[in-house]
Amino acid sequence: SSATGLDALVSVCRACPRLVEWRERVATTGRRASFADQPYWGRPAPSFGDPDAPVLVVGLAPAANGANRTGRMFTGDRSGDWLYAALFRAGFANQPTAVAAGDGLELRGIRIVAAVRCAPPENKPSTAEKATCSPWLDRELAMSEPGLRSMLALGSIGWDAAIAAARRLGWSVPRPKPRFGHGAAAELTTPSGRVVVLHGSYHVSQQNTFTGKLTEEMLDEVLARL
Ligand code: DU
Ligand code: SF4
Repeated sequence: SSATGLDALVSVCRACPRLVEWRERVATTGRRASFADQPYWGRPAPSFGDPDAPVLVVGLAPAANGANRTGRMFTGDRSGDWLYAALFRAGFANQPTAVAAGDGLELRGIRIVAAVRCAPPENKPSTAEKATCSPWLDRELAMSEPGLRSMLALGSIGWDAAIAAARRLGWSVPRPKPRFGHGAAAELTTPSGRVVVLHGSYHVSQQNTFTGKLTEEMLDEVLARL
């Protein structure tokens, strides 16, 4: 499928020098002690899930010891534990856990993409890095558009990336620009007249889930709207 082709292309991208250096350093000399005996992916994380999905989840970027280790979006870190458990409860995943490629996890009706594909230091991509990675997101949206119904942005970076990609693709976006928030929603209209609803959720990072800023109920409630 074209999804497979896109995944292959992105997985060898080296366009951001700082992120290439970081992703490879973490993967070699910088591994977390508990994973020191494991091979790390150390490359851009391709999208994961159903290539014909009517729903896209737009995340921020791979975690250094998560997707940068396992090579699969949100797999092998606390954010992913939270997200996949919720996707399972909502019926989008066949199992609640994500450990590594080959664990049997499959998504139905949903595909996970990201604003930036390489792990950034401190989970903070620069403005230039976000811009450099944006064509990959554009291609995901363009590829998904024929059957797309909704998107879920995890955090404001995912929200801004989704809106910017939609604008570049000529989709109409309300003005003033819709503001991110948990439970926010905006209607985007594609050139073929398809309405795609962009939903916002606080990111599933530990910073939000440990503090109770994002609860399971809050995430379940947004997933139910997709
Ligand atoms: O081999 P494949 O059908 O292209 O699937 C590759 C990979 O994508 C597999 O590990 C599961 C995932 N996937 C999915 O989660 N949901 C789908 O509908 C199709 C594939
Ligand atoms: Fe390429 Fe995106 Fe990784 Fe930059 S962040 S190197 S554009 S895949």
